[in-house]
Amino acid sequence: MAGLSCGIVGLPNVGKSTLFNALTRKSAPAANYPFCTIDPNVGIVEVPDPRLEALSLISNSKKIVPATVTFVDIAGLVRGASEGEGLGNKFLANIRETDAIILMVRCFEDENIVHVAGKIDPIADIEVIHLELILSDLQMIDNILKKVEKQAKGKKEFETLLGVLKQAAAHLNTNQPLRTLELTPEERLELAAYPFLTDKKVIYVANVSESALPSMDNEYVQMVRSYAKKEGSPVICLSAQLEHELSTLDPQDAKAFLQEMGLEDTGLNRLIKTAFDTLGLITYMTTGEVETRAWTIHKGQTAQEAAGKIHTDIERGFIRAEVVAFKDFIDHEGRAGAREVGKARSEGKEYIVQDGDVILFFHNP
Ligand SMILES: Nc1nc2c(ncn2[C@@H]2O[C@H](COP(=O)(O)OP(=O)(O)OP(=O)(O)O)[C@@H](O)[C@H]2O)c(=O)[nH]1
Ligand SMILES: [Mg+2]
Repeated sequence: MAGLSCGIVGLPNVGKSTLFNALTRKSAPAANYPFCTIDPNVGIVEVPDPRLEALSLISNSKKIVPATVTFVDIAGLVRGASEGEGLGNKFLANIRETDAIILMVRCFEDENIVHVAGKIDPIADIEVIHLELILSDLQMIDNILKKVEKQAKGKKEFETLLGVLKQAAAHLNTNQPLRTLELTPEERLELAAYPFLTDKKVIYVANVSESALPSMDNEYVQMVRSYAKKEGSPVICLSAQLEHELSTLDPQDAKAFLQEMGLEDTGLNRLIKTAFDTLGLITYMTTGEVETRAWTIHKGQTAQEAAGKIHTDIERGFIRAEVVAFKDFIDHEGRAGAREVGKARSEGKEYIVQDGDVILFFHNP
């Protein structure tokens, strides 16, 4: 998956597909019955970034290529899914390769919309989902352990991996997610080679009713907030219903509608921003006549690694990067102007790329 990707999980009928449709402007089936979604829905959303427009005007770019976020909407999970309850848990395979988990919780009251457990209880709902994710990882780690134990017989180089996997299995067996397992950096790296669900960051989305806007702070939301705070996870409050309505309007009308509701930004934009922050992602840009383009990298990545996002050839043949900060690029009306006033820096491969850097790479063919 190119760019950032998020899998949406939650109980059935909490509004996952409604949100997915609003985010991706698609029309996956979303209806008032549990297990409405069976096959996974995959949608790609462009990350809104006004800087791209500004750069493209200066460069006379033929097109703008924004960063993207891929959302994967899957079937609802129920208690016992790992034992085959509901639709089972096989469909979790569809979100194993994503970067983050969006755990959607119902925080709206509506007696017409069926709640699978009979009543709204956000914490109980969250715990059902966490448990099912843990159980799914346990099933996976048992298989991995069997294989690695076979491979490792008499071979020293598998020692660390085997140790890590055993620790991980023990941790999961005490009902704890892998992201809370304490490991050395090397051990973390070994574990990261496997797509464990509970090793991913979680973003809670509290689905509130429109009447709870704009404060978005009903008693259910407060419960979710204090739960998430304990584990250091972010919470986004939105109304999937409202997001859906917004997605049918043109941008100007949507903006006016938001203001009328007393909201500053759409849930979609807040969700994307939170996902970037949570995962420590930043954006650098390239710009020219052909295109102005956003590239998503991890905070702390070097110029050479960043070049690899564009093409492995540029990473391999890296000579230097000419970097202009976004503001300087705008203030001096382009790269040439920035050069004249000494605002175009020549950086080597170890340079740590900053959010908003406008970069031109020089490389050997
Ligand atoms: N009142 C209200 N209803 C909502 C909201 N979001 C979703 N719904 C309704 O809840 C029902 C279920 O929504 P879906 O988006 O299909 O739920 P889901 O989580 O994808 O469900 P499964 O695919 O069955 O797991 C639909 O009838 C939606 O219209 C909301 O914010 N407020
Ligand atoms: Mg659905």
